[in-house]
Amino acid sequence: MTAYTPLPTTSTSSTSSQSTSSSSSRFNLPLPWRYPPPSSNNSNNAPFEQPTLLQAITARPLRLVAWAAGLLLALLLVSGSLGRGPATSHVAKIGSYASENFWASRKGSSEWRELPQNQELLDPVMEKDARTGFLMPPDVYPAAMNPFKRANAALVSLVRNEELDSFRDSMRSLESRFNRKFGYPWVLMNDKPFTEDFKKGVLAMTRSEVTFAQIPYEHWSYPDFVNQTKAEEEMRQMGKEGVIYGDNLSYRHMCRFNSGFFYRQKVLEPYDFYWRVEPGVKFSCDIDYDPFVFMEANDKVYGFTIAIYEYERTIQTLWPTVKEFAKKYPQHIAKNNAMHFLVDNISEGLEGSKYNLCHFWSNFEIADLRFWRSQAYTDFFNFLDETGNFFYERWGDAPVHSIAAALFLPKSKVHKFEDVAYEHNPYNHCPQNRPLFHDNGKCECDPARSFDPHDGYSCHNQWFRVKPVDT
Ligand SMILES: Nc1nc2c(ncn2[C@@H]2O[C@H](COP(=O)(O)OP(=O)(O)OP(=O)(O)O)[C@@H](O)[C@H]2O)c(=O)[nH]1
Ligand SMILES: [Mg+2]
Repeated sequence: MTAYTPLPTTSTSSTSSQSTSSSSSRFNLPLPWRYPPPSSNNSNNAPFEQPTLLQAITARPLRLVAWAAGLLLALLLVSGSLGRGPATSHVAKIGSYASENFWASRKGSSEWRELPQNQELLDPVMEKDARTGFLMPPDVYPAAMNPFKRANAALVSLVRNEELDSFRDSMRSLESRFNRKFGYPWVLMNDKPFTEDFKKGVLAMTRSEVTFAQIPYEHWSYPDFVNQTKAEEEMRQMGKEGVIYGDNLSYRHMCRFNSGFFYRQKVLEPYDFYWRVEPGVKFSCDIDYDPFVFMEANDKVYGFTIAIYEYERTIQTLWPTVKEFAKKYPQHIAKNNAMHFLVDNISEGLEGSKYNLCHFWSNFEIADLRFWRSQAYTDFFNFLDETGNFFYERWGDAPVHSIAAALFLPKSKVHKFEDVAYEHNPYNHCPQNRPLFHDNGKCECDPARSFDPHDGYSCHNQWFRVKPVDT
């Protein structure tokens, strides 16, 4: 009955300003009674409010507990054996299962169900649904019953109000495949205020806590040192050349924000790890373990699924700038790094190297925020930013993040999530191992149509030579 650990929940599920952070709690699992059962009056998808204590006690799961407890007490009083009889040992036994982390030690076992003393619990009082008249068994919220430890992490998105539908698609996919079993909070950021409709639409998609934050103006505008006339000329030129997003200013703010500012947002201060989620993405396989805890346990810092080539025209002077940086800050270049992913011929070292344009596709990232907050990355971003080339060229956060991860970390700290099936138009990654992912029904994707290792634009081979087996 109490196989899940009711972990503390904090603060509200919706904040609208950067100054309010969602929670400093390590655990943000929702308690089951925070969410009304289907029969409750929430047909208009209104954001769910935290109930009062009275409402909480009258919500279905707790009502069941209250009834069971009342019944038990009555039995004990009648038998006059308070503290000794079989009913008490029943309770004590259940309690001790919970405290011994019973479920944790018997993954998926049905042993508990077969114990005679638990039969009563397994035949719960049903509630009549007011609308349909059906008797409804209790709702089951996997995240609330999952007792395993969590990492200090959040699902993080930069998103626009007008992307609500495609963002809800992403949420539906990630909640179904992963988060309904783990209950990690969502943190959403926007350069504009989120509309009430947007918030309502997002809150209806998850039982997790959601924080909405507006990005400060200084993180989404031209810095003083950028010559705006020059920037506009360059944009016009790239537009004429047909470079993708070549004449788009907001795309440049987005890339600069993702390169140098997202991890400094107040709303992300409480967290160590994040999972970046974009609108319109899809996860095609069940994710049955916690990738954040995996990152922590294995001392990983940066995780990706797809590696791909960058458009050269958008980063013409990025690599020479990286070389200058390495000369000025040699202490930031890690031993055993993954430079061979970025450079095909490494015989002349970084100094004599040519960038092969490979990068981790950063629309998916599971990574450690503390890396971006480190001195090495801070120095790197400032060095890049001062050139103004986030605007004059169109430097993307993907090559910027990738170059940093590949050069400033030992390669052992970078991990390819081969097992996370991920789709961001027009490419998808589908795990190749059929017995592990397909024969058992975990996935809905075709390994033969996976971007890697099959597509010519994939940088799978460049990663493979760095780490033939992802350890
Ligand atoms: N709030 C806000 N978010 C933005 C803006 N531009 C892009 N984004 C978000 O930034 C992320 C990257 O933008 P995308 O337009 O997906 O860029 P992309 O992935 O390089 O290109 P696509 O292939 O078009 O997806 C997404 O999560 C967008 O929702 C913007 O102007 N404001
Ligand atoms: Mg995108």
